[in-house]
Amino acid sequence: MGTTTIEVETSTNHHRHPKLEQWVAEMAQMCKPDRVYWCDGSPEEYKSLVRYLIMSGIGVPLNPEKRPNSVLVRSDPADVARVEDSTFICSRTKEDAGPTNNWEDPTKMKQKLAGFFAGSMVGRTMYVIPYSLGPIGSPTAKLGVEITDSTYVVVSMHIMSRVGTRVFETLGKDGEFVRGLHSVGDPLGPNQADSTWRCNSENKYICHFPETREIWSYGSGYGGNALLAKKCHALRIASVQARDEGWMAEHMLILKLISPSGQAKYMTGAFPSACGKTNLSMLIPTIPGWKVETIGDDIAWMKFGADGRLYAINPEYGFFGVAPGTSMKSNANAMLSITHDAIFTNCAMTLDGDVWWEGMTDQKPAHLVDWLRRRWTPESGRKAAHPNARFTAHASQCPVIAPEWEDPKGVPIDAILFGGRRAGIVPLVTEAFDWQHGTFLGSTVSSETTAASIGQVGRLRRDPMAMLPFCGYHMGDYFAHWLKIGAQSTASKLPKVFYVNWFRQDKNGKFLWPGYGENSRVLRWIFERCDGKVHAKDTPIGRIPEVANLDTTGLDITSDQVNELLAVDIDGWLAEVPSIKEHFAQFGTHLPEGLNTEVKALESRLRAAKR
Ligand code: O2Y
Ligand code: MN
Repeated sequence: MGTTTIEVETSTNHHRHPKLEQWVAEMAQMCKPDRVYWCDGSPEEYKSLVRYLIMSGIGVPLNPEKRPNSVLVRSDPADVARVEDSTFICSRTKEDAGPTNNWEDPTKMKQKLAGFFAGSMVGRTMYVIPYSLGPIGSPTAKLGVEITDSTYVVVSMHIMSRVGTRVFETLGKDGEFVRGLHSVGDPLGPNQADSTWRCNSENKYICHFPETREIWSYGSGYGGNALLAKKCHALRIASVQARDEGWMAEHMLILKLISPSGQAKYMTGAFPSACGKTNLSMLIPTIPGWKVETIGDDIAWMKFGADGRLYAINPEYGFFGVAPGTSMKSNANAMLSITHDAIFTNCAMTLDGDVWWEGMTDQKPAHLVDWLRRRWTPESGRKAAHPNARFTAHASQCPVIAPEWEDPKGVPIDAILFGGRRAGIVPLVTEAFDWQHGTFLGSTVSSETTAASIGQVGRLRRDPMAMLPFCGYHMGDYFAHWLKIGAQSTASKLPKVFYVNWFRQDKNGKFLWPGYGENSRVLRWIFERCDGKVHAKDTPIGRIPEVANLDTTGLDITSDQVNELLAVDIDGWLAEVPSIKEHFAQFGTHLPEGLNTEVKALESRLRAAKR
């Protein structure tokens, strides 16, 4: 099998692109699949591949009366999440990758991986997936081709990016595209059944070659490791493309906030994992007359328009959201997006053929089949769904998707939000003085990794712009790129920058802010600041709302609590300065002077306030 002739199924006009043809032939020569299949992206192709997953036993069809056209896939327990330790930026020099990325020499890594990829697809089909990140034809969109031996990856890519023959048409004879090679690293022997999730439990490598715009991913079939259009291309490679071409590839949601009078503003938001990015992008405001519509929940690409404003597109086509914790209470719009035509991964299954996960319902079901296919009851003493269980669904299925979410020119951004999970010090909302100060706020984004308890704060992880695992080059140069972008327009045209913290606690460890839909009150203040309608107080750390301007009507919150939420703790911030300096020190000479200026200015404003 897979040794002499390779069967090639063709349904497209990709032959017009000799470099693409040659690359696919070379990869097939190395990986030795039984056949090569060029994907056309059609609904028929999706249906027949989902049918294959079901017939082979990899997927389970869900009860069509509960969840039509949906499937549950359970992975190998050794393959359940992105693997940051095995993720490499193989730039020409280690310095180009910077201190926050794993690095290996590109030639050495290619040699090593060629050994792994050799014969890795024996017994399998090699799928060639043409995809567009962003609406095809958008000036901001980018094209890519992923080669994979995982059927699950193909169907997931159908949902997560725009897959189809139109990509080949757009590529023409010699169009540029990002080359992604992926194998689960588990060839099939003669008569070996392809009946469960396959991966390589010993070797996993997620490697990026930024100079040649290539991705080689081996050994994992899961999420960000395997759907190469998502984190690998849309963030790591795209951040390099953006640096070289003068735009921004960011780990940000995009939302549209509409006022009672029908005026709309667009906001992007960067938050580290577990801070509720998907929830915020689909939020249902609690304040009368206000509405949120979704443009994207994870990635934003921003480019200047002719008017000097930054326009954002969502390069993705769907949501790959974390299931546990998602409920009609926490995110009704996500729940409604996945009522049909969805893929579920590592969720538990109810006895009537639906999915379930922790936090989905107040009451736990009496009996389940857990994500490891074992019988489960609430007394089992373990989780029924894996904590990183996922749902995958087209963005178009979201009830509040904005009508313009696919506008090729993007939407003009009024505000950029940064945020993290901090029990103390960081106010509910702070507005940056200007773009450079906003870049400084973004570069210091921090989140507590463990829950804070009384008198003790969780461990702090700095995650600049929420890009720590996703920046494809030196983070110090990335900060410099942000400053360069700011220098290309004027303050009145650039988005205003804000830092939010929904997680501030009182001294008894109780959250001061209710969060969820009530966050619309903060979004409203941001909206009104963008219009110049409300005043803000200058403080040493930035501009803070006047208590009277934060709409708390109908909220069960005292004015002491609001004061505490907005308080600037000068001593706390002075203690934070050395941690910021230490964080910056790792970037050495790559740290742009503008950020040094900002940390010094912060310190001197804090010292002046203490006098
Ligand atoms: O574990 C994975 O592969 C998923 S990670 C992910 C998925 C969707 C959106 N964001 C993320 C992330 O890690 O930021
Ligand atoms: Mn993400």
